[in-house]
Amino acid sequence: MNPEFIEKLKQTVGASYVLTAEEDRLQYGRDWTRTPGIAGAVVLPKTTQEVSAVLNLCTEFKIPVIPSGGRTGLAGAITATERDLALNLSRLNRIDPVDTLGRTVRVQAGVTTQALHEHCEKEGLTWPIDLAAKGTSEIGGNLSTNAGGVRVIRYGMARRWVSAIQAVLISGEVIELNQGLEKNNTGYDLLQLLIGSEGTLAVITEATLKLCPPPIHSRAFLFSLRDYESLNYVYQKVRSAPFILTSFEFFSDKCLRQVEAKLGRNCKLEKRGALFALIDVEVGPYPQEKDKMDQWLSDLLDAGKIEDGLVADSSNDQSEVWALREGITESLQMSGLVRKYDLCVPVKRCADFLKEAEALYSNLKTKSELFVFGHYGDGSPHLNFLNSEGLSPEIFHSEINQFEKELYPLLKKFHGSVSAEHGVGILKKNWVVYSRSPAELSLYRAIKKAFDPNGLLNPGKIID
Ligand code: 2HG
Ligand code: ZN
Repeated sequence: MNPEFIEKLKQTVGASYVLTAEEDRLQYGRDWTRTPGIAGAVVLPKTTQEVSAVLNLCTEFKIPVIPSGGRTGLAGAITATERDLALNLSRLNRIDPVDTLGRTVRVQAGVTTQALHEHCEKEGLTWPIDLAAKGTSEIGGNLSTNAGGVRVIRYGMARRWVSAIQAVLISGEVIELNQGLEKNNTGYDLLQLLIGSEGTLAVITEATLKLCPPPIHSRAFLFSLRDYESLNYVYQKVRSAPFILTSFEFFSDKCLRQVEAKLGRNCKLEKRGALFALIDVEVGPYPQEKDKMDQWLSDLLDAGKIEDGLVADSSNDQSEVWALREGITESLQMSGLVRKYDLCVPVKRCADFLKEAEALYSNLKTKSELFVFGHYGDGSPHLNFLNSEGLSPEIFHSEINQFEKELYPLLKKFHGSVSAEHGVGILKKNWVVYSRSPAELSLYRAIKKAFDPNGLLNPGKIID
């Protein structure tokens, strides 16, 4: 990378916040998918003014720049090349006091999702986006990917919970969008445009987040089920139940066994079916609401569609069952090379889609193992393939590529999306045409050009 550029970066943020060692360039040049990447250099600014000065330098020297945070993404959206500067925002980690009247909080991009939750909890409020990666993921990344997570069914995705964004354009100009207003019908909504744009339009440096009170009581149910018919049956019963649903997740028995084997966790259910449903619900005032729920539960159990079940009331028990679901990605990561699919189909067709996708997989007779889990209640399953037989990476990838060629047309038949919540990055880029029309994609190109005429901001992500 140009030595004069590096020198100017050092003058801007301080020499110790410009990293050029190979291990740093590797660490900041890739996400959790470990898609190969290495940045040319890494810069760690501390303030919006420093971000602005860095982007200004990138424009002057025509250096491509890749914004990143906790790097827990799963679409290769921060994968760098040696031509690129990795601009990491983790040092922008200020959290302001909660505005309890407006129910908002102003944070910088580098605050972790968990630190935000802990901060707001003290005021009896929460930012309701909850992710398995919350300990490491950061707000800037949550917003630039429009993170989903396990409570989308109740609260929606990250974009619903934002009332202002501060961002820096590639020219270095700082823009303040929406100023925390609840209502602002004054033309195009640029704040919403930046959310989910994966750092291709501007660099998010601060945001005002909307908060809400957490449920007074919650309960979790874990059900072991025979097949997708039973899963659908339970989902229908939950949808007409006398309580508020916060999560409806599912995973296969194979996923559960992986978590138990790799992370030493233990599922207390004795009778195991092929699938599990993990359901979280809000309970109103005890004991009346709880009685209603217990009645619903006993009717459900009497219907004979459930192999086995447990109820978690205490927060310890709830954490224990949730750890089974939240450990899946980690347990697979520990087991070898993984390929991931993060899909969405209309929720009422999710079981049919999964059955057809699994049939495609078995026809292929591949040696890779398929793990199916995810957000059933959103129609948003994750299909993960593990190279459990230790095939060479080339053979593994070519097997999965084969599957992919059949999977995406199937997805199209179900009017699905090739990315439900992880984004496009580089990993889904070739498949966006399955989810977006030519007219939409030409608008994408025009928007990209308007924000970033020289193509310096996270180039090659989402679209070419
Ligand atoms: C989850 O739902 C995450 O746990 C990760 O979105 C999914 O590893 C995956 O494919
Ligand atoms: Zn997910």
